[in-house]
Amino acid sequence: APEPKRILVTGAAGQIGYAICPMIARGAMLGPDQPVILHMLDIEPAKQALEGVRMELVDAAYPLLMGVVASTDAEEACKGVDVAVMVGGFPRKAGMERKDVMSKNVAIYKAQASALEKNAAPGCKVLVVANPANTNSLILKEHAPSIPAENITCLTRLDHNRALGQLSERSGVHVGKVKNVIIWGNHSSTQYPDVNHATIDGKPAREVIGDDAYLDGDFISTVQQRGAAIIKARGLSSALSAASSACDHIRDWVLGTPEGTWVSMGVYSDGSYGAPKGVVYSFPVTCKAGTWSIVQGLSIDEPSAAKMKATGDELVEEKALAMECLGE
Ligand code: NAX
Repeated sequence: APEPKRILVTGAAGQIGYAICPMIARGAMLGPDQPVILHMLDIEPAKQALEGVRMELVDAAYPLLMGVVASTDAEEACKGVDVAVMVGGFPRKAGMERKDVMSKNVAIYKAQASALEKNAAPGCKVLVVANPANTNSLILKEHAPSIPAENITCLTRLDHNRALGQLSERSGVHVGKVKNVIIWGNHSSTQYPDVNHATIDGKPAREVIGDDAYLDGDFISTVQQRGAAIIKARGLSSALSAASSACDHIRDWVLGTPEGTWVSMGVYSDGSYGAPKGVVYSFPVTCKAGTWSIVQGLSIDEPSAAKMKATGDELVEEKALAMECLGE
């Protein structure tokens, strides 16, 4: 068997942590032949809950799980990790301003950037899930200069998968035959879920659905607002779908995207498609041998360009707010 890979999950005592740790231990992230050692980090008030999760992982007797490190010390938790899934963060509470939430989270991501930079294995791949995901990952990148920018990404795969799911439900075609939607920009309600290049059973999605008013209207708002709809239904935010999509994100990044298929990932922008440079923006990407590349040459119509600009503008604004919070 190959050497075990060490996978860090921060916020491991939280909702998404509870959903993702068993998925990783089952091989959903790095494949069914790759042994793993889970590194779980949370904060002091969650120490007992974290120990409970560790106990359950032991009790589940996973064949692929070669060890569990549960810690409230970021330096210890980051030691030798090959993959870091950053789920821990400060939640928005009633009455809190956007700036207050931003300020708490950028401080966390600045500190964890240093812990990762000092302790992670060379080539460590980082996925930020915690909100504001794009800006947290940007802060992490800025404060971990020795980690290559291309190794730091954020999660928009959940939005991508939500878009696939909506097209599947609408068309009655299994989701496995729906491909190549795109999430552009920020993981927020300004994101642009784009169906113009999507296919359903090999045919253009617009042709199969046959309802442009829906695709340009309710489809987009349903995907943008899906997180809020889940909170309304469950009384809790998305957890199993977020965990599953985070596994998809890392799996495709490490093991490659299938031929002819792209996925959406938040990555450090090179300005492709007129996106602002210097922010983490979600693009369509293909992955091969552990490296992602932005799909180039897609045609973009006027309405799409306007939506891509609006979400890019929001990221520039978030970056300015984050810098202000850090006093930089
Ligand atoms: P929970 O509040 O259940 O869990 C968060 C955990 O993080 C808690 O156990 C908390 O103690 C821990 N934590 C706080 N500060 C920490 C620190 N400095 N170091 C380590 N751990 C720390 O939230 P959950 O529902 O699991 O969601 C986690 C994050 O994912 C939130 O920021 C949420 O907004 C974000 N989401 C992002 C999504 C995406 O698609 N990018 C979708 C799902 C989710 O809403």
